[in-house]
Amino acid sequence: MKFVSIVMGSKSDYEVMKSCSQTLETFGVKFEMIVSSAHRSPARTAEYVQSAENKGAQVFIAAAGMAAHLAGVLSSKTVKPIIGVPMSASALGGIDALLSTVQMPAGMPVATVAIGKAGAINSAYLAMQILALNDEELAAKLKEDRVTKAKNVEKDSLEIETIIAI
Ligand code: RP5
Repeated sequence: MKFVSIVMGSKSDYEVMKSCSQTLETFGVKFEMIVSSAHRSPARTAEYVQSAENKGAQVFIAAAGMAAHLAGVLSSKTVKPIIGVPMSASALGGIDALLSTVQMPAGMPVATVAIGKAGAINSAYLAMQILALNDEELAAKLKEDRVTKAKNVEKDSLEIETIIAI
């Protein structure tokens, strides 16, 4: 079974990362979501990557805050695409996690998205775009979503124009 794997460094990341799983659910994409830390449970993290791959994980999404090494560690264990989501979990507002996640050495990529909720949602979209390379039905759903988004912008504009006219 093909699915997206979402790994969070802590349960405290869930409040933001539920936007990721909810986005996948909206499109009917299967996913598995677990907590495993690069620092606090390194053995569990390494074992999980292998077992998830064996079960059919196609893309990994890794969310972590502070000195965020989770996405990089996943990248060291698999050649499946890794998407990193920096969490805002410290006084530095996520800049710490952003730099820790994005600054990977050459040959060990992590596709890093924005800090926080927008990044969580975009990680789901990016994972789906990867899956859609081999899934025409999902590709069609993603195209339809773009059409809806464009229509919503027009609708929003009309509402504002009306308010201004009043
Ligand atoms: C990171 O440290 C986690 O991903 C989380 O964003 C942050 C804080 O974790 P907790 O102390 O809330 O468990 O490893």
